Amino acid sequence: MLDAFSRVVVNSDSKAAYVSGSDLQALKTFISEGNKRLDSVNYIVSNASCIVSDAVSGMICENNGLIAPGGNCYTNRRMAACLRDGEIILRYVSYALLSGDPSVLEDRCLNGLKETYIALGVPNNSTIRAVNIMKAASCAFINNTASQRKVEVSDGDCSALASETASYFDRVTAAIS
Ligand SMILES: CCC1=C(C)/C(=C/C2=NC(=C\c3[nH]c(/C=C4\NC(=O)[C@H](C)[C@H]4CC)c(C)c3CCC(=O)O)/C(CCC(=O)O)=C2C)NC1=O
Repeated sequence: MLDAFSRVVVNSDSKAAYVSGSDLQALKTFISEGNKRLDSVNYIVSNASCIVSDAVSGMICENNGLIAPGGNCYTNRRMAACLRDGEIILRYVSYALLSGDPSVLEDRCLNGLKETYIALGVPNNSTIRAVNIMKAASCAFINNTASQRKVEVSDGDCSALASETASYFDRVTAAIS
């Protein structure tokens, strides 16, 4: 598990190089944009249950077969497991955003998830749909364009953080595709 700083150190060490130039500049930006990053994490985590339940119910609305007998969300136990998985994925995306590095998401959440889902018959197209709804909602919170939940915040451009967050969700879909 790495963060933006450890990643640069590990990469530089593998080349026996000093940390300098563009690597140092990128870390300076990481620090100067730090408050926006923390706000972005906060917008996600303080709306987490809304983001997850909205994504899973949207996924089910579009495909009622999931909650019919034989569907992978049929029975409360499986429905609860699905909601829990949504929470887990969102939580690891929030860790990646906080540290500015996807390794915690890859190592602790996505590693082996595809095989688990295949073994349990969890349909990856539905999971991907739910993940993409969480992605859209999270980016809307970060860009402060979530229509019902606008916050008062000093003006600034968080589009780079929104794209970074989107890239973490894309890693989730890539891992289970
Ligand atoms: C720390 C990282 C971590 C992850 C990621 C994780 C995922 C995970 N999800 C599981 C099950 C599950 N996951 C789902 C999820 C879904 N079913 C659907 O139809 C939807 C598409 C989707 C929700 C979006 C379901 C229904 C199960 C239970 C399947 C079953 O037991 O039949 C299981 C099997 C064990 C269990 O049921 O608890 C694991 C290990 N566990 C972890 O510890």
